[in-house]
Amino acid sequence: MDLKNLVNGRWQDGHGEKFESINPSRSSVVIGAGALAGKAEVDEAVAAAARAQPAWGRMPHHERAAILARAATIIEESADDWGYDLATEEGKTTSEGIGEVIRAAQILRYCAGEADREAGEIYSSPRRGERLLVTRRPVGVVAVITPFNFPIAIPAWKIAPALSHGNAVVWKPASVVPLLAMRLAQALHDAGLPPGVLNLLLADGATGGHLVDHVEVDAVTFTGSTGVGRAIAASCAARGIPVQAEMGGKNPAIVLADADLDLAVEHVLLGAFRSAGQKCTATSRLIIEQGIADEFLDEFTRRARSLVVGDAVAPDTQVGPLISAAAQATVQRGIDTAVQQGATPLAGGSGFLGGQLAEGFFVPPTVLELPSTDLDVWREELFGPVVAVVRAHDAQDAFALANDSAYGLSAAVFTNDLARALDSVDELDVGILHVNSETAGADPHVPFGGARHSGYGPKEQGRASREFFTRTTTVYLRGGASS
Ligand code: UN1
Repeated sequence: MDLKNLVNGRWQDGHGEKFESINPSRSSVVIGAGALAGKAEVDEAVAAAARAQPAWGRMPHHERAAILARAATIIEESADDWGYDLATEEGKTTSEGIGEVIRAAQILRYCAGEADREAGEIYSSPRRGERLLVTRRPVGVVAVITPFNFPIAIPAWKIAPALSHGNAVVWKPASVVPLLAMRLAQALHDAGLPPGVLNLLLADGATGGHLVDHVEVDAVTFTGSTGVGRAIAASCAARGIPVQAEMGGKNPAIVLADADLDLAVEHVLLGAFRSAGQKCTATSRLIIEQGIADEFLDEFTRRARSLVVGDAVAPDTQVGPLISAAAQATVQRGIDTAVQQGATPLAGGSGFLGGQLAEGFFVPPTVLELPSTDLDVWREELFGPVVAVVRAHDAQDAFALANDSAYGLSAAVFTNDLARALDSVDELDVGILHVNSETAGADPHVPFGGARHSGYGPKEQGRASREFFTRTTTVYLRGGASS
């Protein structure tokens, strides 16, 4: 398939380096090829967005809503095909891929509803004959920079609110997952989005930097690594424009002694190993209360060892590949370092996977028990199917261990004691807390985002997202001479 950029409503070839998208389950299979967009295309796309935005921002909100809702229907009707393609290109299993496509449609539909409910606020005034209004306006041109691991859901949850609030978008997805990016852009185009309102650039990080620094870009929303997110935040601060950065996680699952162990095992497996652990919300630390640790770990490691690792689109696969050879090498190095530093592998490890798996970027589901929290694997996000286990003396110790991280995205607490569950709400410094469910997952109508190294700027999703995608004007409104 030809990989192209969408600029001002037209699909066009890039002028930069040639690139390919490949199947991470079978790396010799080339899915698409094209040339990357460069600086010239950034300038062209931003100019097109800036030209298109005023009319789009003035369009009656129900018309904007109708376009988003139509795109949602197109996406939903394609869910099976696109889910398969997503699995082929990104490496999550087909059922997860289909789930992600349906989720993207739901996000678009939610944002269509939000466009229809667009409202300001009205306040009384201390002065007679006056009212105070707060109205919302679009920010203008928004740069959207998205990662590989949710090739359609994360773009949907940034692009849909940007559009529903009347902004124009220049979008740079991770260049390893161009297929679903092109599909989403085409669906919005087919649903009636005017040319220039959404522009798609398949580009590398340096070109992304040019986009972030472009003088006509009014706001930047980014999901990806903490290092890149902080650099983008610094450039945006220097230009005085708003930025929203969703970054890494080192998310703990805490299993307390009174937990339902079957439920906890199931959910920690899902959180740690679905999408091969390639989620910023994945469970990468497991903290177990001492008294039940052996019993829990026996069952958990037995189940981890029996997960079926394989081609993402094979029907019985439960854990697919990582996105690239580089990602595989990083995760294997992380496992080796942990073992050298004293960790005991209870499942998996960094060994070579032969046979049919030799051609893909696979790492087996890996459980490492740590002798202390001094190991790198306790602190560093590996973005793979690796969970680091420690034992806690009691619930307080478990919460302290959970907070022992620079990140603060998501946590899960497994307990049947309501008082301890409520303690965890007060004690854990995270943006998202799951009580008796896995650390991953995000519903479209509630805020998403983390604390400290995990998030910077206003939260995403739900009503929270309008804080980022709009500016307010406070109006002191008086009637005129007679008042
Ligand atoms: C989820 O947990 O379903 O990049 C979504 C990520 C997060 C999204 C997680 N921003 O993995």
